[in-house]
Amino acid sequence: MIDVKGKIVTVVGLGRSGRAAAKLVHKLGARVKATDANTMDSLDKEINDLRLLGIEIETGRNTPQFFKGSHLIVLSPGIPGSIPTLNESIAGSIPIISELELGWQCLQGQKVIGITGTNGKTTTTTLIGEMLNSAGLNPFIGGNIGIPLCEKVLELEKEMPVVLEISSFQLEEIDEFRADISVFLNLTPDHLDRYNDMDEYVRAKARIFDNQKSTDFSVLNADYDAVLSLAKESEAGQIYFSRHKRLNHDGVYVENGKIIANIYGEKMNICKAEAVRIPGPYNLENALAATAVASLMRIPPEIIAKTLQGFKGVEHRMELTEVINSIKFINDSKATNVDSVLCALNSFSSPIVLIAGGKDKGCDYRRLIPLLNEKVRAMVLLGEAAERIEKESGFKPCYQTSSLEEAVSTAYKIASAWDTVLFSPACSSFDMFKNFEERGRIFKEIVQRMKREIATIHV
Ligand code: UMA
Repeated sequence: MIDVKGKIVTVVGLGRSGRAAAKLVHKLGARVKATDANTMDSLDKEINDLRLLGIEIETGRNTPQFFKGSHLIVLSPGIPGSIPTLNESIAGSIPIISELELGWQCLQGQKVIGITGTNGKTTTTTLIGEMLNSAGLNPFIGGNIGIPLCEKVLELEKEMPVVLEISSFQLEEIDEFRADISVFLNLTPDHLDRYNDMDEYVRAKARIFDNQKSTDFSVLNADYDAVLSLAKESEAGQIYFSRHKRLNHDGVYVENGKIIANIYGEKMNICKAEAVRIPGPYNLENALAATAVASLMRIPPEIIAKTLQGFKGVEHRMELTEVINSIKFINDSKATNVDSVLCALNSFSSPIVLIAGGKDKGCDYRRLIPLLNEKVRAMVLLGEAAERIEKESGFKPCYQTSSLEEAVSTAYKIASAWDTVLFSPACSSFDMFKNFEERGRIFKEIVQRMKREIATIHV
């Protein structure tokens, strides 16, 4: 357990991670300070709890002076360690750790499963959690998925497995963090608004392997050369999964339409690949990764199969919202990069009306062109990135709109019966919404309202 008793710990960022980290170090006896660049009014009311605990709070800016005298800085994931304030104030003299590192240092020997990759993290994390739950292991499921480890770490019992979705942001400032089982799903360009180039992003992600020992495992997607070459740095035992090839060593793969897990030298037939309930080829990869982890944890194959067959997927990820006059409306607000959108486009066979756009993360929208041409009837755009998406994709017909409401009604007008209206933005949400969850919820509300209005007109 980290020893911060009597030390001055400064937490940067008072979002969900920062608030949890501040409360945790306070409980551990530190003198806590916290700073957030946002004004008091725009921050969560929970800040008042921190004040009541006697935590000194700076809002509206992060000033270099505020860090003076600190023994430790805990950084929220949304804040890069390179922000000028940190450089100016500490010039490398005060240790900086991420909220993930702080949480990990408070664990008491619990087994950690850390899931990273560009896409599919949330689905895989949830699926692994469900498998462990069905086996009665009562896991904690958190991290980038929404519940910071710091929020719950002191409540976890020793035998509870800890299943964490881990972002590159959280990995940037780790020190001793170690996953007993790391999962690396895939690797494609993302977050190029935060990183100078792809290499910097890849280096942050690869830190999931840091500190892993030979008794640990890395579960790796054998269909991505980039993932395999990164894993060369890992000392852990490597377990592969693949939806394209039969593996000759320990791993999980599809053979004659069946999911086979060959782990600890024992070959197990899990279930038919087509019995996996979540749709699309990329979800099959998530299912294979989860099967590998559950098999490593010695979960019986029948529990793994039952979970794969029953799991409906996660909110905001290819989520069927409504069917209106035979047109399916799909909420894929979690698709904040181009690869996520490619996964979604690949998962539907009917003609698609795609609603996309939001805050530009510097992705290359030209990569959408082949699937737009193959599957998309029309594209409806909104947000800061709308112009760039239209220009780079060169796709027609393309409709520019100024609100999500307008985008949904435009898409409905264009779509024909049996089409799919897919809201899969390829961008983050912060230009118009608080986060992708709020964006997804509002999309669903708009669609449901439209359904009611249409029903009233037809009465
Ligand atoms: N801030 C400063 N100074 C700065 C910049 C920001 O003080 O220079 C402040 C902001 O004003 C804000 C706070 O920092 O109040 C925000 O901190 P944060 O962005 O870390 O937000 P949290 O609420 O702590 O949420 C974070 C993750 N957010 C990000 O990584 C951006 C959440 O992932 C995660 O669920 C949560 O911790 C719990 O672990 C979201 C996300 O978008 C879902 N993640 C990215 C993704 O999935 O692509 C990585």
